[in-house]
Amino acid sequence: MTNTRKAELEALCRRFRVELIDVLHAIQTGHPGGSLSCCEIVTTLYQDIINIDPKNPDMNGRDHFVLSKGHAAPMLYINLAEKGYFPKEEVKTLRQLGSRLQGHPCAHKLPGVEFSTGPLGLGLGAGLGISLADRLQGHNSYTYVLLGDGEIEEGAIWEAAMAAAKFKADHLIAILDYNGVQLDGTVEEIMPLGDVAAKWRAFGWEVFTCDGHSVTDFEETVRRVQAHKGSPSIILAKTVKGKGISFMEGKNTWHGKAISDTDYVAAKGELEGKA
Ligand SMILES: Cc1ncc(C[n+]2csc(CCOP(=O)(O)OP(=O)(O)O)c2C)c(N)n1
Ligand SMILES: [Mg+2]
Repeated sequence: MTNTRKAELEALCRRFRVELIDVLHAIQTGHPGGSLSCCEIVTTLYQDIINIDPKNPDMNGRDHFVLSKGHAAPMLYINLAEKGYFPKEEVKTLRQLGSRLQGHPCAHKLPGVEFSTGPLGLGLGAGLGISLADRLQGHNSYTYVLLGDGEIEEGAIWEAAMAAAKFKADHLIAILDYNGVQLDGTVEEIMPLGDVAAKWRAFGWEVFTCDGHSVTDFEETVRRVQAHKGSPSIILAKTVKGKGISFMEGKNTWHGKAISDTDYVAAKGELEGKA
């Protein structure tokens, strides 16, 4: 990635964080922490890596992205709008009755959403199915699945992990938003994961690690993963829940909470101070 592109992506991430806080404050509901956590991951993927065409959302041979941690839908919507799947103005309809932008992504309503999510634990199996279907059809495309670290406590994740290794699904790329925090507390408090890398390796996966807030480290890691053949891969992307707003960082209380006027002013001040 060139230095110019790096600066452009970082500027986009700063703008997307502001757009996220604006909409969540306006609607007085939603999940700030998990969207802020995956901002660089989703933005780098959508704006730089995945092969998709907003003018032809069903394009044959396209890459796929499954937001398995569906509560981060606003960050996905902001990226889809930026790509041109729908007007940016529509982001303001988030979570309103009748909107195509529901609190969790709905594939039947919104072009660009590949799989409906919300109930955690389903996206990896779905991504595996998509990846195998693409392989059967002779496509060289990749399927990316973004998982939460609380989410991987779901048993269905590990069933999908076993199957992906069995089928040598090397075009399936899981990304773990490894922020150490879930809804009710830290992952360590709720259900310790132990050695996450060792667990995935034991299930037959190739494991990569990166800084999930560095657009360059993330992109370079994805390129290395693409070169890996013979097994599925997971990127353990180290992140901070609530990243970018000091009083939200690392706090499970900001998993899902309305943003008060006072907190909104403070958050905007921090974000725009960095712009
Ligand atoms: C099956 C299921 N159980 C519980 C929930 C409620 N829930 C939504 S998000 C969440 C915590 C997720 O934590 P994590 O996967 O770490 O996400 P992140 O930290 O990236 O926001 C929970 C328990 C759900 N959506 N689905
Ligand atoms: Mg988490």
